[in-house]
Amino acid sequence: MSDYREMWEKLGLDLQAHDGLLEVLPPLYGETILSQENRPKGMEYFDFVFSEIHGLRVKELVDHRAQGGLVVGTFCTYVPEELIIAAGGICVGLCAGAQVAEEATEQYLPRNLCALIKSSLGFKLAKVCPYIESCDLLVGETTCDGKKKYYEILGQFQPVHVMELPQRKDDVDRALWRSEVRRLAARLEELAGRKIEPESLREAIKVVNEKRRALLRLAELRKSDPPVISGRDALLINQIAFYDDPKRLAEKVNALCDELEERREKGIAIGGAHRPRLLLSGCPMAIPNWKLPAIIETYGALVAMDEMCTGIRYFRHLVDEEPADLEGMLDAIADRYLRIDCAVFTPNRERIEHIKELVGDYSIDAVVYYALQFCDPYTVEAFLIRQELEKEGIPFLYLESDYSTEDVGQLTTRVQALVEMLTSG
Ligand code: BJ8
Repeated sequence: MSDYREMWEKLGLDLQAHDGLLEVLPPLYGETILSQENRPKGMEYFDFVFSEIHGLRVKELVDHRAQGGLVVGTFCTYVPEELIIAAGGICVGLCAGAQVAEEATEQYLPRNLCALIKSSLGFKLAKVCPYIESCDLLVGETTCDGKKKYYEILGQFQPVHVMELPQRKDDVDRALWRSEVRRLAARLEELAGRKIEPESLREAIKVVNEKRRALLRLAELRKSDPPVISGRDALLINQIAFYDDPKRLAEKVNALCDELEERREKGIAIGGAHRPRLLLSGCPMAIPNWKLPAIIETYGALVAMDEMCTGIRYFRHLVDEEPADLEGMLDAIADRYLRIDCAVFTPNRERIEHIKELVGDYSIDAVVYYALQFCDPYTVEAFLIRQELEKEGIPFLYLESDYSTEDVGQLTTRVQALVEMLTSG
């Protein structure tokens, strides 16, 4: 990485702590991602983006702000990226996947809270995340209890706008959510000092839909058996999609898909022979949380699809591009986002149906359910999903984890047992 120290210093990072973080990431990346054999050439772009994770992209954000643009940070797939872009902003996903400054974090948050929330505050307190420090506004949402109370604390450090997300999908909820989308639009307009014009919103809808189409194309290719891409590489791309420039990302994902189609025609597969195909379902896996996919793929199986926010839940639905006026576009955006089937909703029948659909479409041999410890929505919803899948004879493995490495041995044993069961049957 070229020398960005001056930029990091201006952003208020703790350079020493930040150096420590940057020392840990490359070896972990090397071990988990670069060590895979026969990766497609198109992954080089994503390797480069990762190698510049705190460099080039952050510089783009800094330059954008210097030209009067906004940078807005989000923590959840319910926050409409289109509005941020239409207001002349850049949207960056801020979910974090590593334990940082635990002791300091526990001065603010209880120990028995999910790792994702604790990690987010940890990065803030330790002053090691150039993304959060580049933001003009953070947009939260009332999803789980932990997050919504956390945003009140985060608001002591930086401006936070919280969207009220209903937890059912009836007409009254839709009306509330549509008004919340408008309230966010108004807040962004105020901050940007400019109106969101129909043309810019139409263009933003197209840009974000193009990103989703590219990711959907990649998802389609993951149906190939033998596989043309590993689960780890697909996860990495999805993680990068949260913070990279959306147009550039779509271009690079499409170029990778061209290559993968060619490789498929030539019979070039990743990992050779057929391996058990697993669906990972549950909580998101933010960078650098590759623990479970790495175990699965090291011990003889493939992550064929991810039913999570760092997977297909992020790009599955497009925004309707038909509406011509601003009001119609805002409604189309609200409706698209309300279709997301996070476990915070009740009832959440769509998620169960979607998982069953994925099992068929991706020739899945077993579902591995991934819940972060202390995450009530996902740990509780697991029961209904297990019940439904077992009725259909689909093997189901429930795993709880956090961001530590302490449970690697235990996770490995359980994954190995599953793979053995699937290969011996
Ligand atoms: S739409 S999955 S990104 S809320 S893991 S913080 S739910 S206690 S991350 Fe999520 Fe939006 Fe839903 Fe997706 Fe709470 Fe659970 Fe922690 Fe979670």
